[in-house]
Amino acid sequence: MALLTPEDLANMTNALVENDRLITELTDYSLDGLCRKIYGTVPRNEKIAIIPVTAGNGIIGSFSESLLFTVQHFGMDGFITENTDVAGYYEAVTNGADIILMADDLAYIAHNLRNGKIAHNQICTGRIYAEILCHAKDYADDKDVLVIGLGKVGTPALETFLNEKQNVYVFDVDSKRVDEILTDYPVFKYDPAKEPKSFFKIFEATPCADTICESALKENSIVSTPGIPLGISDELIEKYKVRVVSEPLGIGTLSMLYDVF
Ligand code: NAD
Ligand code: 2YJ
Ligand code: MG
Repeated sequence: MALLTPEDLANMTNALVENDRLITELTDYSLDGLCRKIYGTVPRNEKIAIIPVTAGNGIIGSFSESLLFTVQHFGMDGFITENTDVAGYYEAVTNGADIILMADDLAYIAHNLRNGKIAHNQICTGRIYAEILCHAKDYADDKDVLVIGLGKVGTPALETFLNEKQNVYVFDVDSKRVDEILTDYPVFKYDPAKEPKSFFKIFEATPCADTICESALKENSIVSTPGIPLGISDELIEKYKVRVVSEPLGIGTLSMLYDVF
């Protein structure tokens, strides 16, 4: 699994604000408004504790700070524990935390200590980036969506698209993974070499650059992508006036919080 780096998070605060503005323009819902709609939950003054975790590759510079920014930007009450790991967990609970946010190298979770709900970043990230495309008002009548990257983020995104009655076309460099997905879900194979097709709505979740080829794009396509690095070149964004929803941590974090409220 790709780990976030401090460089990925360097511009995170601006990216979150800018993406919230773009999501509102595309869907008529602010990011928290969209979360409210899809999860049917609302915050109730929960106190959110962020616990830095040293296990594995250790603390990622500005990871905890980026979570705190997200929590506070959306009007919620949060704090970063002074202690890390188990001592941080004890500190969080004894200081009245209602929800815990913490991540090691394998998983980033939100756990609501009051109602027992737990959320996983990969699932909630796939879901929210997919819902943004499903709610794109310009393309409400166009049900075709391309999903590139069928891993731990792309698969829950694909499930979200199917729940929202979209026609899902799938692509992954791993042809075995594509075959598994075609067996398990009612989706279509996207094969740009044999059968090129262009899309207004593209979801991408891979750890690679330049995964979105020119023939997949239309003028004014929307690309909703948690993938790091960005899967579309600046040149193609400009040429096709593509609107790109992409941010390294906050959008997925808000989705996790609404999942556990
Ligand atoms: P994963 O390894 O489970 O899945 C990635 C998939 O992409 C794999 O199936 C792989 O075969 C496929 N792939 C790799 N290169 C490809 C290419 N060139 N073309 C098509 N498919 C390709 O990873 P994941 O956990 O699903 O994460 C995907 C990406 O999303 C990573 O970059 C991760 O860092 C990022 N991520 C971002 C956020 C966020 O908030 N922005 C949250 C979680 C994950
Ligand atoms: O507390 C810290 O600073 C670190 N232990 C955070 C680790 C963050 N983990 C990751 O980036 C992993 N890829 C899992 C979470 C997926 C979020 N995209
Ligand atoms: Mg995100």
